[in-house]
Amino acid sequence: MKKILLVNPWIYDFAAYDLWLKPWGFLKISSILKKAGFNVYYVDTLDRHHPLIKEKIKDRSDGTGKYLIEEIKQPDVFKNIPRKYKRYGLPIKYFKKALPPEDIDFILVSSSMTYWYQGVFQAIKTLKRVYQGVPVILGGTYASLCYNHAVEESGADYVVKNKELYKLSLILGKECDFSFSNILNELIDYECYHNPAYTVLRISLGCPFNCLYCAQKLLGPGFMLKEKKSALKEIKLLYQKGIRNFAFYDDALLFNQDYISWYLEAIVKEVGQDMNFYTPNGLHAKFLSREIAKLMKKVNFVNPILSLETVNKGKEKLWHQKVTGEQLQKAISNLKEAGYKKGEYSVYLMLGAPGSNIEEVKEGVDFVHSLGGKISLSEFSPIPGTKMAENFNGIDEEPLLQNNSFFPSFALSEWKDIRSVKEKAVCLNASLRQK
Ligand code: B12
Repeated sequence: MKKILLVNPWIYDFAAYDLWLKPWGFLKISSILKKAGFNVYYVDTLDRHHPLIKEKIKDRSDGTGKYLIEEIKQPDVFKNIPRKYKRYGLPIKYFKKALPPEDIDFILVSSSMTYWYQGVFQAIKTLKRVYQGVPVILGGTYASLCYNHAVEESGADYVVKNKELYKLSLILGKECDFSFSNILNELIDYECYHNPAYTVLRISLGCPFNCLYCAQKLLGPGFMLKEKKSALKEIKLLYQKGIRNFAFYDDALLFNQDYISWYLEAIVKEVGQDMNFYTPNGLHAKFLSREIAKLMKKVNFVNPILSLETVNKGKEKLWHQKVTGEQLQKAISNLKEAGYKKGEYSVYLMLGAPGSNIEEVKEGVDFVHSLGGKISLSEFSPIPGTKMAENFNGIDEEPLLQNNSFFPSFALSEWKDIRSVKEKAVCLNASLRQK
């Protein structure tokens, strides 16, 4: 039986938090490999409860929490940013100990945010030293969006893009079904996590929208739903494992209203009524009907997050065509009717997108607050291959510049204003808690 080692690398960034962060696709690949008869070893450097970690690790009740950190040298491109740069996850001293001693036939390394590639390189460098001559295959979001950079710089023997996963079968010399539909329908492999405080779920892949700032179309298929039977089986198994916190990664969770209604009703009837659901990736307000809002309340969606991005009418049309202010208002009134109180739901607004200005963001902040929503400002980052990143020079050559802390679209003169908008949002959110 061939032995495969799967490694999920560290985060290198100014800030990071385990906000229900699991390598969903990688865990699906693990299941598929096991089914195909491979002996799979798995090391997740972002598993905060890795058995080798002796430090005390706290979880919040929703399963999220802080990573262990090690301060590292700031890359030169960030030398003007007065913040500490860190490696998040399993301390490096434990990494080698976490690796299996056996002869390994193949190593698979995953990657997520493009600008975290230094963690990927660190993992590959160490793995190459420990398992000399063993082929290293790199895949994931960074490998797909920054393919040339990964081929030239990562040190991996093979780099495989999301849309060319069939190549993995060729490299491994074994026919496996890595189609998007099989990845979606396969059960997530959660065996490697000990008493996990949460899991991540998807009931769909892809997105029907085409937002100017989003790379989804470059990474995934057209919109597809998980087969109902496997969706229900998966959540039942995870529940039986003792998991009660579930975070959805879907790009468009509510898009098919019949499906989501069926799914939530089936959870109440057939799975359990003591679960919590989270939507870190924003929901589409226009699909949040009265019925769906009621079901969300019934199964316990905690702090549902809706995406608005901008209040500027022209930009709504130009950027995404996925939501209007009126649709947001309607969705929030549905949430309220279902029993959500002010401050029990949030709204994403984008900060720093090209062509936007701080006045619009301020308007958005006031609008969201007037609807009783918590304001969640997401900092724009240019993603290679997307329309909105077209005018950002140098981001392909240096993916670190794609970091959302880099704030490329605001002039230095506006930084004071940005800070004050952020502070205002914090104050307004706090005032909702007191009411
Ligand atoms: C869920 C999600 C989140 C979650 C969790 C993120 C995570 N786990 O990394 C949350 C909400 C926290 C989040 C936050 C952000 N996100 Co986000 N997120 C997503 C989303 C919608 C889905 C991720 C996912 O489930 N992918 C689906 C599965 C199919 O992909 P996968 O797990 O990578 O696995 C596949 C392949 O990669 C492959 N694979 C994986 N590993 C390996 C290994 C090998 C060897 C091989 C061969 C293959 C392989 O297998 C699978 C095949 O289908 C994606 C969009 C998308 N559709 O991908 C954006 C996306 C990843 N996010 C993005 C962005 C911009 C952000 C934010 C910066 C937004 C912001 N401004 O605040 C923040 C950053 C947060 C941070 N600093 O931590 C960008 C990427 C940015 C980048 N430069 O890399 C994306 C692509 C969306 C976009 N706007 O274009 N996000």
